[in-house]
Amino acid sequence: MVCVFTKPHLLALGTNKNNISFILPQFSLKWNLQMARSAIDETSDTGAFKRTASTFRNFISKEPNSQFPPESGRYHLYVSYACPWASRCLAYLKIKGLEKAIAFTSVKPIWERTKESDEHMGWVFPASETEEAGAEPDPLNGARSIRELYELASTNYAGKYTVPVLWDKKLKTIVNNESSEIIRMFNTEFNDIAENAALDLYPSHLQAQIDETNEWVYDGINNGVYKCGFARKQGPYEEAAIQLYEALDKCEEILGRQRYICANTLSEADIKLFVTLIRFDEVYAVHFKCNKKLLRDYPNMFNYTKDIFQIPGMSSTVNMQHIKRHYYGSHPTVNPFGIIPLGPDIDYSSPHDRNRFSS
Ligand SMILES: N[C@@H](CCC(=O)N[C@@H](CS)C(=O)NCC(=O)O)C(=O)O
Repeated sequence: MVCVFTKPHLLALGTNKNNISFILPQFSLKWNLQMARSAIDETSDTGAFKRTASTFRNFISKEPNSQFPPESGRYHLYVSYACPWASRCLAYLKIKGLEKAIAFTSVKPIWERTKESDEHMGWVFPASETEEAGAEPDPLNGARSIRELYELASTNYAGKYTVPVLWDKKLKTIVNNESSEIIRMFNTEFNDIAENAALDLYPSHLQAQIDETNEWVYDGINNGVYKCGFARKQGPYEEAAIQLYEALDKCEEILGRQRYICANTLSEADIKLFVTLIRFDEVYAVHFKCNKKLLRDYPNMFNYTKDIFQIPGMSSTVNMQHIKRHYYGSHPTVNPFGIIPLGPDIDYSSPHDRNRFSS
């Protein structure tokens, strides 16, 4: 189904049953009638992919009287190993040493019907521990789908049912579903319980540079590959592909001078860049038509991707089976027969040359 919509306009605050605020997109009548509930349908009438904003935007905070204080065991992270945005959060759980404080569950990689009563396709949990390696049934709410979690959190929710979802077991609601905010909370708010509290991926002296880098990396690369893949007309595809390769060329140049994208130390901007690069040759080059150059054609970026993959804990966040099965198997308008290419099967644990920079 092709859903045409006009742009969501202002954002208004709504509240759920616990009086927890979330953002309600104010859509036009046309949007309400023909609402897209999946990113693949978020195409404007120019044929360009336009991603809508995340909805639940509360913050876990150490501040006194915080509605969501950073307590060990209180929060749960729902992810898909396939999803680059969710994988950012998973990477933070591992490298900040938060796994004991915040457990996580991954859904099945391939989208399925989420309800008998409508056609929506989305993330679902397996029915048993053994159904799907890497995925587990919902341990908290017994939900069958991510959609059910959104419906538990808000009775009038009308957006996409995306991962990541940061869930509060105490108030039985979604704290936040925006990865760029979840990783900021994981970086600072749990440092009394994090095993690697000293690691600061958003240090004050680099903040301006990280913010600036995030902006062009998001637009050109993280979201850029989706703009290539979900475009429904040649013009928007070409525009996105040109912007993507300009941004990749810029990364290659920077990474020829220093070990990481903002400095010689690892930062938030590297985690955000990594989750797209690790999917590039295996998926985006083929599925999203990002084939002008491969990651392997960029020596600095290719070695950089291996370097980050080899940070202790990171490789466990990359499940290439889930990644490939999700993309090739969940977008029938892009890949109607769901065929998964065999290659290229890159070994990111092989040696890299990034130690040539001091860090
Ligand atoms: N801005 C969000 C994006 C999350 C997102 O788009 N997740 C995708 C998976 S990669 C999703 O769950 N899509 C479900 C859908 O489009 O229906 C974030 O960074 O957390």
